[in-house]
Amino acid sequence: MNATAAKLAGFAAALAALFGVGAAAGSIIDPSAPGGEVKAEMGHGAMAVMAVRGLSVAENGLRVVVDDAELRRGRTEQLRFRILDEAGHAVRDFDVEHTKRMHLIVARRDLTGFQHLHPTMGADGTWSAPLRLSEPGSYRLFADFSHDDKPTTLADDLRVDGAADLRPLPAPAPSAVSDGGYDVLLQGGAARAGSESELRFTITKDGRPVQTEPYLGAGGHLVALREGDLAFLHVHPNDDHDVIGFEATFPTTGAYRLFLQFKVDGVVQTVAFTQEVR
Ligand SMILES: [Cu+2]
Repeated sequence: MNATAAKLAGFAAALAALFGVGAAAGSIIDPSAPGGEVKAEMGHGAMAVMAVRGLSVAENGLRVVVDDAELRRGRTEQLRFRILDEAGHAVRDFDVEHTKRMHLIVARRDLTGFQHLHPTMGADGTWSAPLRLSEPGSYRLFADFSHDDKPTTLADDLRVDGAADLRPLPAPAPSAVSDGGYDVLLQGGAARAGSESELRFTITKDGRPVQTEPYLGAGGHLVALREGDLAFLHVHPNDDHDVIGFEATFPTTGAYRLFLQFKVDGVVQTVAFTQEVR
């Protein structure tokens, strides 16, 4: 291995460590590969750094500040937070994205307990939403919004006191049942790190196709969180006809949890899938 290759391998190892995935550096960068290929692979690595969001409390000159991050188990409490600019002023002029100015995602560290809420903003810029967390543990809060045309996802931790019974990530399966009893089939194919994957969902009930209603201005809404660090992936809806489709670029190998939401008969359904990325 020459000096450049060694440096690149070191960078790849650093990236792997940064992303907290169990991938060996060797799977990202092959030291025996010709220089050109190594560079191409590193190109993906650089893209990966930009593609993930939701790993920090501050980004793009903005910061999320949660009023009280400690919640009581099983009680509905008002969660309050603000987005502050560099001068410490609460931001109030948010852009509308997916029909809302603020999307609030909450998930426990083991990727259970997913919630997607739309808080309301007070005159002083404080966002609030009723939130009920039924299990103890550490939760991740994601404030997903756009300001000055810059889409941003800021994250912080919430806590619910008590002994957390953390669950392992379910094994990947092509079908799952939504919380309201709809059968959902995922045709994802083999998702590869660094390249665009198409994720298509078909929804049936008792074997019959289900017509979904628009939800947040699209056929459905998808949030992808990476196992380990809960990196938040931005996913683009790919509006087809009969299927709900998305284009996602998984930045690294590892396991991701996909949370699909769609609307039927006025009720939002949530269903989750485990996606392995090689
Ligand atoms: Cu939302």
